[in-house]
Order: sequence, then structure tokens, then C-alpha cells
Amino acid sequence: MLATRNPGKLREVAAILAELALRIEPLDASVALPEEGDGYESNAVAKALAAARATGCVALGDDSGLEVDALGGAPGPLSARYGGPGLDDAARCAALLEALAAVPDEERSARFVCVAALATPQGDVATARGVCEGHLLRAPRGSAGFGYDPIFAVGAATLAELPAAAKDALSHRGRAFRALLPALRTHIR
Ligand code: ITT
Repeated sequence: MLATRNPGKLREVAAILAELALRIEPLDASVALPEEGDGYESNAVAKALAAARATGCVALGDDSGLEVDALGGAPGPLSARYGGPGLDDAARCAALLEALAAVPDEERSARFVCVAALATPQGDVATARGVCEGHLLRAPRGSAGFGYDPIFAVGAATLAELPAAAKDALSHRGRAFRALLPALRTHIR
């Protein structure tokens, strides 16, 4: 069970955890996820706990965001809402590029951060964090992935130009969920 409404995350987490004999299912739309605050860890735990308590199953949560050095680390945990309500991924990327228009290439460093959380219906929790360092381009490139992937480059390629498995190998989400594997294994019979 993955407590997310984001299909891109669901696809990635299912692939990252493919070595486990598990089926990662999306959370039923009728189960409310908590309002998000400004901490990755508390947000991820709150999502996983809400799903675990609602379903009676071990559940996973993901809270993630993009930290832009030229913006003092913003938007961070507020990344899903950057630019205002009602924007799609492309419009959010465009809003961020516009905010960074005057920032020179050598000051466009950024990182994706992900905290992966596991929760049981009894309230036990475990978390793991993953980080992916990169820089922001001036225009989107590539069509894979989701969110800010087309404007975030690691080396020469944006995450949206990489095959899914290559993104998972170096991404914040890949690192966080692989670090969570030992805790997850203790719940698999
Ligand atoms: P859930 O809370 O339902 O899981 P969400 O999309 O609202 O979905 P977050 O609050 O964790 O999730 O927001 C993270 C945002 O950061 C996400 O919407 C993207 O805009 C961005 N983001 C996170 N991981 C990303 C990735 O791998 N590639 C591109 N953008 C990413």
C-alpha cells in the first residue's frame, strides 16, 4: 500500500521495490490523506500512518520536494503547490524557471529530497531519506518522469531524458526506498 495520489510516485516505488515479492497498491481514493505541513519526515509518516490505520495493512508514504539553493532551499516540502493552486507540472516548471530567470548558470544548483516512511496499523514507523543533487536548466527537456524532472539535470541529462530505471538508480526516491528495504523486509513473511 503506498499512500499517494501521485501516479508517477506509485510507478517509481513499485519498480524500486520490484525485488520484493510485494504488490504495491495505490491507496483507495476514499481514504483521506492528511494536510501536508512543512517537514518531509512528519509528512511522510502522517501519510503512511493514515493509510495503515485506514486499511489495517503495512503502508508506505513518500514526501518529497525540490530544494533550490538560489531560493534559500524553497520550495522544498511545498513543491507540489509551487506557483499556486491549479497548475499542472509544466506550468509549475515554467513558474520556477521564471523565478530563476536572473540566476546565472553556476548558481542554479538544486536537489531533490525524499523521505520514505513505513507504518503499521499499530503505529510503528520507520523512515529513510534520499537526496539527488543536480542543477536547473533554463528550458524543459525530455518527457519521461513527472513533476520537475524536465528542468532538473544530473550531469548532462535531465531526469526526464533518462529511462525509468536510470532515474530510479540515482534518484532521491530510489535512494530513500532502497534504504527503507531492511525495515520493510521485517514485515514480509
Ligand atoms: P502525494 O502527497 O499524494 O504523495 P504529491 O505530488 O502531493 O503526492 P509531495 O507533497 O511529496 O507529493 O510533493 C512532491 C512534489 O515534488 C511533487 O508533486 C513534484 O512536483 C515534486 N517531485 C517530487 N519528486 C519528484 C521527482 O522524482 N521528479 C520530479 N518532481 C518531483
